[in-house]
Amino acid sequence: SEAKALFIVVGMTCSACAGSVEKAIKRLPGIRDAAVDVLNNRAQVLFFPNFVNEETIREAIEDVGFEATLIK
Ligand code: 9UX
Repeated sequence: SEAKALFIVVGMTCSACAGSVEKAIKRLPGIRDAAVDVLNNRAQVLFFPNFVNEETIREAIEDVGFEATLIK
C-alpha cells in the first residue's frame, strides 16, 4: 500500500533548489513519486511505508541543505 506525506521545505529560492530536493527524495528506496513546489515551499511525496518512512524522507531533504517539517 502507498502513503502520502506533505512537508514544508524552507530555504528553496530557485527551481534548481526544488530540483535537488526532488532528486534527493527520489534517490531513496521506496519512493513512488515526489513533487516539489518552490513557490509554495512544499514537497509532496508518495511512498511505500514498508521501505521508507516520513522521518527518513525529512532527513534526506535536510541533507541537501533545507529545513523540512512534516505537516500531513
Ligand atoms: Mo538556485 Mo538553490 O541558484 O540553493 S540552486 S538558489
